[in-house]
Parts: sequence; C-alpha cells; structure tokens
Amino acid sequence: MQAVLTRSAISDELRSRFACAKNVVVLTGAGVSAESGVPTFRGGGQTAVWKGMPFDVISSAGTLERDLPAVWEWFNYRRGVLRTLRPNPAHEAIARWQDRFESFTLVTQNVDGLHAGAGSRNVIELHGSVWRARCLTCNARTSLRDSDHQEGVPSCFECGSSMRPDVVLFGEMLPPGAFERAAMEAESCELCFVVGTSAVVYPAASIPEIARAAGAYVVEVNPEPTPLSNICDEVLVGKAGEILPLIG
Ligand code: BV8
Ligand code: ZN
Repeated sequence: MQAVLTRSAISDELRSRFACAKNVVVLTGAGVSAESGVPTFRGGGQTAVWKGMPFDVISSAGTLERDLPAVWEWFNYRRGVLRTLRPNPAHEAIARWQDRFESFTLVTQNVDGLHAGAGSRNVIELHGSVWRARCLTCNARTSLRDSDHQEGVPSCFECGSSMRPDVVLFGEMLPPGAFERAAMEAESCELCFVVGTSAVVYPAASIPEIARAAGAYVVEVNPEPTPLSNICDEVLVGKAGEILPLIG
C-alpha cells in the first residue's frame, strides 16, 4: 500500500524554487486524468484497447488511411467515456498556478480537455483534442462538444468532404508550432514539472529533457518510475491529485 505523501515530502528546495520562479513549464500525460476516471494507456504499448487492436494501431495514421469509420467509432467511444468525467484536484492545482508566475506554460499530451475544464487557459495540446473534428480536405475545424455525433463519418460544413478526429495519431506530425512553442518555453524555464506521463511517446517526452539541458529544476510526479526519473532533480512518488495541492 503506497504511503500518501504529506506536505513534508515537498523539499525546502522545491518550496523555495516554487516561491521565486518566474518561468514555469508543466508537461502532463494520462496520469493527471487518472483520478478523474480516465483510463491511462500504460506506455501506449501493445495492450489491446479496441476491438483487439493495440492503442498505437487504432490511433495510427495507417488505420485512419485504411478505415476512417473505425477510427471514428474509437473516438466516439472515448468521447462517450469522457463526457461523464470531471477535472480532479491535480487539474485544479495546475489551473491555479497559471496566475502565480510571470510566465506559465501548460503542455499536455492529453486529448480529454480536462485541463481547460479546470480553468487552464492557452493549453498547448500537443496531441490535439477528442472534442474537435477537422476536414481532411480544407482543414476546417468544428467542435464536437455539443454534437451527439455517434454514427459514421461527419461531413465538412465548408466543403462537404469527410472529417477526421482532430487528434495527432501515431506517425503524424504534431500541430504546427505546438512543439516548437513548448520547446522554446522549456529552454527558458527555471522550473519544469512532469506529471503523470510514462515518457515513452516522442517528441513530447523530450520537453523535460530540453528543460533539464537548459538548467531548469525538473520535478516528476508519478506513482511509478519512468525513463525520465533519473534526469529529474526531484521525484515525488504518488498521485498527482494528492501531491500537486501540497505544492501550491
Ligand atoms: C511524430 C493522441 C513525426 C491519440 C497520442 C523517437 C523515438 C521512438 C519513436 C518515435 C520517435 N519519434 C517519433 C516516434 C514515433 C512515435 C512514438 O513516440 N512512438 C512511441 C510509442 C515509441 N511518435 C509519433 O508518432 C508522434 N509523431 O513523431 O511525428 C514523425 C512522423 C512520421 C514518422 C516519424 C516521425 C505522434 C505521437 C502522438 C500519438 N498520439 N495521443 C489518442 O489519444 O488516441 S499519444 C498518447 O499516448 C498520449 O497522448 C500520450 O502521449 C501517450 C500515452 O502516454 P501517457 O500520457 O504518458 O500515458 P501512459 O498511460 O503511458 O502513462 C501514464 C503514466 O501516469 C504512468 O507513468 C503512470 O504511472 C502514471 N500515473 C497513473 N496514475 C497516476 C499517474 N501519475 C500521477 N498521478 C496518478 N494518479
Ligand atoms: Zn472541408
């Protein structure tokens, strides 16, 4: 049974750096939404998640090419699950932090929109959002928040072509400028938090590496070790929803 971290677990070093930092970057993954009930991916790996297909197969450019309706079924299911879920204290703490620092950048791999749901503004959604669709021809975007789209492939309201979920699939480029902006902020931040990610998927996982190389103090929050743990200055072992409110 994992001990719940108490306030004392947060080092004086981190407390003082948190108190006087001007430029802070936070990178999040599925773990920050785990306490909201969002299933995690466990390293995006080979576990079958949908109709016998591993996650990085159903969520890949190849499957979109071959079977667009199947990809819509998968994201309709994901939206259905997410529609009932709410931000948790980890999302709320991060939302509070955005007004504490001169410059604050929230970079997420999550497509669930829960950071915005907690009040976070200008979230860099590196991998897009399940709440948007994008036209395969004219790139027009439309929100799926209020639509109960459940069947088939929606058509573009601009040009009538087929639309696709506005998420970044494996083998696809990230949204123009999204990674570049995140990397630029990571290069100039003093404090970088890595919350709830298995740090397996690239280029997202390189953000904390960029911050570390630029001299930032890097803090990981995760109940498990990850490939990033040994480059971090501080590792807080536990749940984000329990730990982040202890920091500030
Ligand atoms: C690209 C959207 C250019 C869709 C996603 C370099 C090396 C190796 C491979 C590559 C490389 N560069 C590119 C690649 C290929 C690939 C890649 O990284 N593959 C991996 C599997 C090795 N990358 C790409 O394809 C990227 N595009 O590189 O474009 C290019 C183009 C063509 C050819 C080459 C290059 C695009 C990647 C984006 C894919 N889309 N999501 C969807 O959601 O369906 S990725 C998706 O999986 C998520 O967004 C996230 O990124 C990843 C899952 O990771 P996590 O979020 O970290 O979640 P996970 O479950 O794994 O871990 C949860 C963690 O939380 C755990 O550590 C757990 O302990 C912890 N936890 C649990 N509970 C809690 C907690 N922590 C705190 N509190 C808790 N309560
Ligand atoms: Zn169109």
